[in-house]
Amino acid sequence: MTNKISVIGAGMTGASTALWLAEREIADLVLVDIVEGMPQGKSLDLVEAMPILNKDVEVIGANDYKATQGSNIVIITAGLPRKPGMSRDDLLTANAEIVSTAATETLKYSPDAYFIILTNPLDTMAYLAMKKTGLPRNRVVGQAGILDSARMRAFVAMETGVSVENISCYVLGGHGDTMVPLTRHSNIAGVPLRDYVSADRLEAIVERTRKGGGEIVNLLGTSAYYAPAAACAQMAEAILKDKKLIIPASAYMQGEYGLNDMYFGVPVMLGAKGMERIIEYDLDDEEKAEFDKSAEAVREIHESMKKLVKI
Ligand code: TXD
Repeated sequence: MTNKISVIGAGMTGASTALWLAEREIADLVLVDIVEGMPQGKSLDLVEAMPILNKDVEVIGANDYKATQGSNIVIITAGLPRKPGMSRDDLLTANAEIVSTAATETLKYSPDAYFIILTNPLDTMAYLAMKKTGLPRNRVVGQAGILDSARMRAFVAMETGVSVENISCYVLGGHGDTMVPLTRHSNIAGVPLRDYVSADRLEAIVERTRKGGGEIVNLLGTSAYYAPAAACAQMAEAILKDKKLIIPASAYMQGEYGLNDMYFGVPVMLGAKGMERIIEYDLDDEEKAEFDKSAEAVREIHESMKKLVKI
């Protein structure tokens, strides 16, 4: 294939991302991890699944970055996941160095690549990757909003029995407890969600969405992987196919929503030039207040990161 995607970190999310991507048959794949044998083993396993799926996808596992040479897209999932009782922000110290190295090393081998960041704390890791690589903002985007919105869509589907295809939800803001599920903009086949679901049930859905990551961490003892990985695959496909897909994602703010010099979850358009545009919603006072609170929380983690890593 002519396209190449490298996934850094071949753990739960990395390997699942490779699996979803392989099924889409949109690029050859490279899995990189520091654990010897593991990315090679998972890659070989995937290669051996391809004849069953009738897909021609090359998958290579490696412990060094050379194998990533010439990638169109680099997806960074390397780093520690949460354990029960941990917040995403608790991962900052452990993951900042890992993401810095992964971003700068892969850029050396793929100077034209677009970067999708998954490692937590997400908004701050995306900010760090952009600052460390010195890339323009369109080339570094963080995955959070597709996942948070998909969780809300899944909960609405469970509540209403309507197909997920008909359910549109928009969860913006930082990828943490202050995320902002926008119920006013969400709808079921064009009918506002607020008209379809009672206020107390909607509030319960919003709460479950905000705590959706923690719900899985408590069940599994580690973070979710199928849904976050599916989100990464969708973003990579949107870029490779120049789809102009509008999805919520973490993007570098330059005045949009009154925010500057930070990564934050907003609706973006993904196409061949990566994060091509930020879409600005009209927010009412209550939504704006929630946005600002979330932005404050993200900014604090950005500041803590700057004390740890020189950018
Ligand atoms: O929506 C989102 N943004 C997220 C983020 C949803 C789910 C998980 N999210 C975060 O992704 C999670 O909090 C973690 O920070 C990352 C990776 O989670 P994952 O569940 O994949 O963790 P694993 O299974 O422990 O895999 C991480 C791998 C593991 O195999 C390590 O050996 C590897 O990362 N690792 C490295 N690979 C390459 N290079 C370096 N330096 C490195 N360090 C660790």
